[in-house]
Amino acid sequence: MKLIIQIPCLNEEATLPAVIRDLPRTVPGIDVVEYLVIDDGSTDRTAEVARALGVEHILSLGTRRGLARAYSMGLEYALNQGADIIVNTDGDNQYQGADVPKLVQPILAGRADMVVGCRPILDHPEFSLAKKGLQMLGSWVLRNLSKTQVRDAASGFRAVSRHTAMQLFIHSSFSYCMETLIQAGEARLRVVSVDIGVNQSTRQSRLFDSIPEYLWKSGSTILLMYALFRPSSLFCAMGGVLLSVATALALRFAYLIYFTEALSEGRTHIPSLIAAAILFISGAGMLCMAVLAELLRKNRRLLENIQWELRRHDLKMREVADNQTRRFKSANPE
Ligand SMILES: Nc1nc2c(ncn2[C@@H]2O[C@H](COP(=O)(O)OP(=O)(O)O)[C@@H](O)[C@H]2O)c(=O)[nH]1
Ligand SMILES: [Mg+2]
Repeated sequence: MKLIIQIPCLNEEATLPAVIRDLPRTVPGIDVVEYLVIDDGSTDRTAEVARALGVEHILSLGTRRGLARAYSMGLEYALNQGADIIVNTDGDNQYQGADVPKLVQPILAGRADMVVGCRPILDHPEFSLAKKGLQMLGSWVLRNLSKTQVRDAASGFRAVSRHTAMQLFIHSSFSYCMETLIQAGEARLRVVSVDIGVNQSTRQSRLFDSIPEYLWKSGSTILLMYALFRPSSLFCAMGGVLLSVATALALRFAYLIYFTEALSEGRTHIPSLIAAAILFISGAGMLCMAVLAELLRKNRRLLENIQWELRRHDLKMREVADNQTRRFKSANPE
């Protein structure tokens, strides 16, 4: 059983030593533990520091691709290295390496496909009241969207089984956290939350600078998630609102024309009628969008199935090639 612990890094030379020092080299039930640093175009010495710390795998992306992309490239790399379980942690030492066995345990016991470390959000000494509220709200939205029981949807400290990693396809660029949860829910994978501790923060978040920016990025990611995974709910809701307002305006127009003296007073209320017509056409357009988006979603599912088959095939071929090389080497020792 091989565990790869991956750390997506953007300029983490200062905190990486503490992160690596804290990570376990042995985990009960695991034969081999290896580390993978995904260097997302860091301009500091992140890669050199990782190498000096004995990190086995350093995946240098060259230019900055963003956390979501770095995360999925890390999974792909770890799968190719034969990982059975992949744990993700942050390079800023937010999470405690000693909790890795807790994340891995439910997968080893066959109880979970994805395990999410749940931070003590309400008791977090460094989270402001606003941030606590937003985190709780975000997790609630994600529970509904993903149909899982995840408690801390924004936590990056997670473990996934090999089988799960092969089924994750990330489309958003901001955060993989939400999207992977929704995909896990769609694929009926078992998502389990475990309580974890957190270290004192070492710096400000690099993903967003302020609460409005956090709101904007998270809000747009959630909208994108709805458009990708629940398009009929999103577009039907938007169409429903537009059609309701259009109907209200049209009824008001009819009432004013037929039951009041508006016409004889020279007031035709044509602008209301035009607004109602525009809203009606837009609402009907949204309903058509719902149908089209639903068809596209089905199409995307087909493409993801093909991608999944290709991944499986690639990994199988790699395994066969590795076995052949091993056999050849043992038959021809120098
Ligand atoms: N690959 C990549 N990683 C990033 C980027 N921004 C932040 N990270 C990494 O993502 C993790 C979480 O980032 P952090 O700034 O601590 O955000 P927080 O989760 O809000 O605390 C850390 O390991 C960072 O090095 C980015 O643009 N690309
Ligand atoms: Mg952080």
